[in-house]
Amino acid sequence: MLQKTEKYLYRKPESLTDNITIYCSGCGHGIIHRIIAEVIDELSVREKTIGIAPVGCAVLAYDYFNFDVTEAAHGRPPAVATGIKRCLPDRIVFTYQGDGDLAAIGTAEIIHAAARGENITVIFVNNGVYGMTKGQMAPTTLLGQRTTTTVKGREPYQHGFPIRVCELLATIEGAYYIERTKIDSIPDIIKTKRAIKKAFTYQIEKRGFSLIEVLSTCPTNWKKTPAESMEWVRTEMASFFPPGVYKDKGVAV
Ligand SMILES: Cc1ncc(C[n+]2csc(CCOP(=O)(O)OP(=O)(O)O)c2C)c(N)n1
Repeated sequence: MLQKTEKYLYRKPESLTDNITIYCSGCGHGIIHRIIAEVIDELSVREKTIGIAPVGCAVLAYDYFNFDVTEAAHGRPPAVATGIKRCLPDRIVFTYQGDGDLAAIGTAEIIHAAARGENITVIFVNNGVYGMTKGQMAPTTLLGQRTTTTVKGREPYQHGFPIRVCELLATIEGAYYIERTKIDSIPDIIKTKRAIKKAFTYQIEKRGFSLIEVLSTCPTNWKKTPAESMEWVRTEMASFFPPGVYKDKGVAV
């Protein structure tokens, strides 16, 4: 109970449930869930929102978000989102996908959803590994990065080169808004929230396909502390995956 001299500085968004998440200490998923929930609250669209949870560590997102969330097979959230949005165009529909989900098994789905200019919002969480299955190499694993399937570090001629999703999708005519952000500092978390809010606002305005890539952490599989993981995002990840706006058809150039 608050005393008269006290005031709330922060309240849990209505768009989050009281459930405790399964995420490891220092994992970025919790931060990104909270940002999405705050944006949904601020736009007053909780009753109209439908999320599509991925296969990956965020597979239980339907337990954490306090609005409708459905599940899709690995990599297929853009296809499921397309069907839902076309049947229910007044709903706010978003996918929440990891890099294994979106940039490996789901590459075809994301490219064609962008090419069709589907009026959906995609939240792409890039933590550089397959988190849920114990840290195998993902398409976004950095060169030299050690994972359970690149034990000596990713080597391009054996394991291929990492894929930059924002740069790739920005070349697609149907994409309306593409931005990459990170969550290694408070200003960057605020920037991420601004980008996610803009993406949802564009959907409400029926402008088309938006994708926000968020550079995130996986301390358990990276075998780093939460603080070291934030530093890795800030230095190693951000230098290969530069944050910024890759496309914004809503802004005159
Ligand atoms: C069709 C299919 N193939 C493979 C898997 C195994 N699998 C489960 S989660 C996962 C990777 C998840 O990684 P990512 O999308 O990066 O999300 P994160 O867990 O890192 O958040 C894989 C390959 C599966 N469940 N279904």
